[in-house]
Amino acid sequence: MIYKKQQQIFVALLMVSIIIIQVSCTKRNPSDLSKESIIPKPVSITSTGNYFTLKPNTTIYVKGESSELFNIGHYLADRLRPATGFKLNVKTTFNEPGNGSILITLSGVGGNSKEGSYELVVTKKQIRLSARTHEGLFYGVQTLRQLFPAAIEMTTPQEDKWRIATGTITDYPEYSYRGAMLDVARHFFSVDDVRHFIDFLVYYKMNMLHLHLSDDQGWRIEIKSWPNLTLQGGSTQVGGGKSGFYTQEQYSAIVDYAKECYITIVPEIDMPGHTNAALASYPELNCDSKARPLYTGTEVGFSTLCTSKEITYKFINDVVKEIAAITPGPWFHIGGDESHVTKVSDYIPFVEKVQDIVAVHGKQSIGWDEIALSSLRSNTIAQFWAKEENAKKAVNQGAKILMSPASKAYIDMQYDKSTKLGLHWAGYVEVDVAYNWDPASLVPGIGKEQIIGVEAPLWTETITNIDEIEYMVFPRLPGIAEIGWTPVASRNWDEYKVRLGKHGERFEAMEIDYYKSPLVTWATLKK
Ligand code: TNX
Repeated sequence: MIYKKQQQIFVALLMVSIIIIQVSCTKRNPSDLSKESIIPKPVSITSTGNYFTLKPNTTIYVKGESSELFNIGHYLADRLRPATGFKLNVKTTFNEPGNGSILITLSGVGGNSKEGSYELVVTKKQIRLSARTHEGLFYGVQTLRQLFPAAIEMTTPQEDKWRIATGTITDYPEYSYRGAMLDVARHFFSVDDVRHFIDFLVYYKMNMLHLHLSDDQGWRIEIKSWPNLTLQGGSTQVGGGKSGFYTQEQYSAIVDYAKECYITIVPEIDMPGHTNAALASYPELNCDSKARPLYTGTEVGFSTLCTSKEITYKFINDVVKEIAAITPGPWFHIGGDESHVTKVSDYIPFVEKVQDIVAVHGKQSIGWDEIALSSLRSNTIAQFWAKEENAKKAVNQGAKILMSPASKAYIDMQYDKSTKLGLHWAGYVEVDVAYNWDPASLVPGIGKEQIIGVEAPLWTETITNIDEIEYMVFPRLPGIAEIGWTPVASRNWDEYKVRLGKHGERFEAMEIDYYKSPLVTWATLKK
C-alpha cells in the first residue's frame, strides 16, 4: 500500500518535471543573429553563434558625461525594466566596462560615416552599441529592443530568458526622410494619442511626423494673433460634436516629446483650399467677406482663401510666424492640394508668395504635388500623392520629391473590400501592396537622387480614436518604414512577410489592435 503511494508520487513528479523540461525547451536559445526578425531589415548582420544574457545586475554604461547620452541610456533602461523587473542602473564610464554590461558609446563606428548609422556588437559577455551621432545610437536601441523576446514590450514582469544572439549588426538608412502623417483636422486626437503615434514611428526607425493641422472641418493649433481660428474653427469635426485644438504649449509638448525620440515635427497648414474652418472663423478671408458655416462633412475641394486680398497674406504671415517660432525642424508644409475652386491663374502666384513667407520665417516649404504648377524655390519639396506629371514638373524645376503614392502609401485606404474603416478611392492597400514598391522606380524619370524619402499619410475622415488608428497603421507602417530604411536590393515580400509575422507577438505585447492580414502567418505570445 505504502509502496504504491510512493510509486504514484514518483510518477507524478516525473510527469511534472517532463512538462517543465518541455516548457523550458520551447524557449529556444537565440544563437543565430541573422535569423532574428528585425524591421526595418539591417544593412548587414554577421552571426557568431552564441548568446548574451541580460541579468538582474546588468548595468547600462554610457561613455562620457553628456546628458544626451544619459538620456539614451535611460530610454533603453526604461524600455527593458517593466518586463524584466531588473534594476538596470545607468552609469557613466571612461573605461571599458566589465562582463555582463551594455555599453553605449559615441566613438568607434568602424569607419562608417553614413548619417544615422550605428553598429551593434553582441558577444557572450557584452553588448556594445556605437554610433557617430546620438540619433544613430537611438536607432541601435530600437534594434536592441527587437532582439529581445517579444515579451520585453510588456508592462508587467514576465517569466522569460532575456537572451540575445551574438554577432555584429552594421546599419544605416537609405533615405533621410522616413515619416508618417496624422490628420488631426478631420478628427481631433489628444496630445497623448499623438505621443502614442510617435512611439509607433520610433520602433520602426522613422524620423518625421507630419501633422495635418488644418482643414475644412477644423483648425487645430492656437494662433494667438487670430484667436477665432481655434475658438470657432476648432470647435467641431467630421460628423459634428465637440472636438478640440492644441494650445501652443501643448503643441510644444508634442515637439519636445518627438525631439526626445529623434523625430522632427512637420506642421501643415493646408492652403488655399481645405480652409473652410478658417473661412468660418474670419469673414474677411472670404472674397465676399461673409463667414462660411462650419463644415462637418467629408467632401473636398470646395473652399478657398481669397488670393487677391492683402489681408490673406497678413493672415498667412502671422500663422507661419507663430508656428515657425515653436517648430525647431526645418520644414513647413503649405498643403496646396485639391484647390478646385481656386483659379489656376490665382493658385500659381499664391503658392509662390506663400513659399516666400515660409522662407522669411526660416523654414523650407513642402507641399502636395500640385504646387509644382507654380515656380518652386530651390529647396521646396513636392510630396507626390497623385499626379505623376506634377512630380515630374517639380523635378524638372530641381525640386526633390517626398514619396506618398496614394495607391501604396496611404494608410487610410481599406485593406480589402471587407475593411470597415477607411476609404478606397485609390484602391485597396493590402500589406503586400504597401510593402512591394520602390520609390526610385515608381515614376519614370524620378530616381533615388531626386527623392528625399517616403511618408505614409493617415487621413482621418473615418478614424475617430487610437484603436482605429492602430488598426490602420498596423501592419502597414513597418513596411513603409522598411522601404525608407532598407536598400531595395535587400527587400523581398516573401522574406519580409515572415519577419512581419513574428512582429505579431510584439504588437500583442504592446496591446496594439492590428489587422491580421490573411497574407501573413501571425506569431502569438505563448502564455
Ligand atoms: C485626398 S491626399 C486628400 C485629403 C483626403 C484624402 C483621403 C490629399 C493631398 N488630399 O484631403 O483626406 O484624399 O484619402
